[in-house]
Amino acid sequence: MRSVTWSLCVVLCLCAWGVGDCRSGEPLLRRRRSPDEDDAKCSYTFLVPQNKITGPICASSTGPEPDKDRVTRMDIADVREVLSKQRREIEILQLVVDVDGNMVNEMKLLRKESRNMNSRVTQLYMQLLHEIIRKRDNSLELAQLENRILNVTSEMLRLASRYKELERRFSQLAGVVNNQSVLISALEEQCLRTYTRQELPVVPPLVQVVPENIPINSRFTNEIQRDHNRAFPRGSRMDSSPTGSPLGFPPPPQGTLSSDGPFRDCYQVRQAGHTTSGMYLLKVDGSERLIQAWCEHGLDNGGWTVFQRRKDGSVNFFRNWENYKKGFGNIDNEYWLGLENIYNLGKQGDYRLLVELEDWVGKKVYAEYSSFHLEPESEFYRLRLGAYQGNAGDSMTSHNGKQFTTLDRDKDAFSGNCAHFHKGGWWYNACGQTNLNGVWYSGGVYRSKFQDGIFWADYGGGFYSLKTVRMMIRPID
Ligand SMILES: [Ca+2]
Repeated sequence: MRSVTWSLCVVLCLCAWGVGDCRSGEPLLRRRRSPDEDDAKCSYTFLVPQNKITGPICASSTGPEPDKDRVTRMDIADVREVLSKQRREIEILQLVVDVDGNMVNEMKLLRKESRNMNSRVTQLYMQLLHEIIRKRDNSLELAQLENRILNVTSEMLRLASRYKELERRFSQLAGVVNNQSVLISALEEQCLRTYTRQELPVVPPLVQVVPENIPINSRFTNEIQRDHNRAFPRGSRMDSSPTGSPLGFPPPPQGTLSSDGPFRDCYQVRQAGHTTSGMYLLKVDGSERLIQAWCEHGLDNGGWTVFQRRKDGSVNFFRNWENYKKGFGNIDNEYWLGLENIYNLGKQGDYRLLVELEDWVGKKVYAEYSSFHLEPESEFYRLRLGAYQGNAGDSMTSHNGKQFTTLDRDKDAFSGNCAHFHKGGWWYNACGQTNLNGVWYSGGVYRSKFQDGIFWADYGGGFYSLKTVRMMIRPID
């Protein structure tokens, strides 16, 4: 009975200690932790229901047993150790969290960069698409251009073949026109013979009316003009009065004649350093006579002595022998240097001849002869020409070897006087393929009973009067 009482006292004491729920009358049991449990870093307390005391309670006679559940210093040390361990772990965790935070930031940056990259890639992709489209457009454009070029080429070929066809037809028509002209002349003559019952004077045959080969860019004006005030009409008076100048020419305007000289020819003028075309004083070898001549330095390196020029019809070229021998006209305009002067020039050495022709649309062509000189007056200034080259056609070779004919001195091969029909002075044959000293007609194509215009049969035909003509010589290089 005493031991029961002691046990109760112990329970009460424990209650007073405040551990456990004494009010429920159940003793608090603290479980001792094992070292393993410490390593597991976990501590806990649990209550075990006390068996109801039903039997006798025995009490020790040696006094109360030490309280195993009592918190000792060791426990506190353990707890502290655990706490510090946990703190370290927390610190480690904190570090981990910090590192993780940095990683998160880095991830954010990477994501942002990735977004930027994505947008850049998208932009580049768009650019690429744009470029592809542009290139496709370009290739389309190129294909269109190629097509157009092909079309134009085929059109050009078509036009070229059409042009050839037209040339062929033109040749045929030119032949027809020539034949008809001859026929018309014959019929006119026959009519006149029939109705007048008189013998008509023989007229020279017409030269080619239309050249069978058209010079490039040569065109014919449809205008048929005849400037009677400027070009001297057929049958105009023979101006036999020589010019007043002792040189056979009117005095030149002030300041237009070079103070240098005299020179043997314009080539020497050019060699003396003169580069300006104009009037110069010449004195040919073996002659004391001074002559004025126009030197052309703006053509083919210069040095050309111009002995004939037509440009506006201001000078009458239908003149007598004496005039053609001495020369006439104005040096800076239309003029003829004179057969004697041309003969003397040609005597000095080997010269070549250049004939420059200009039509009424401003196209210039030329005929060049590899050599040129005249025989003396006793031979009536017979013409001696070399080989032809040029783009005007060779209308002068048929005059080679012919003597000079004027109205008052007939040396041509025709039964009549060619100067009479052609209204000039020339090395007529019977009568000829060219008439550069003929009547200056304005406008190109002219109408006249005889072919008396300034024509070059191979360039424009016999009824096309050229606008400007120049004949010039220069020593052979
Ligand atoms: Ca004759």
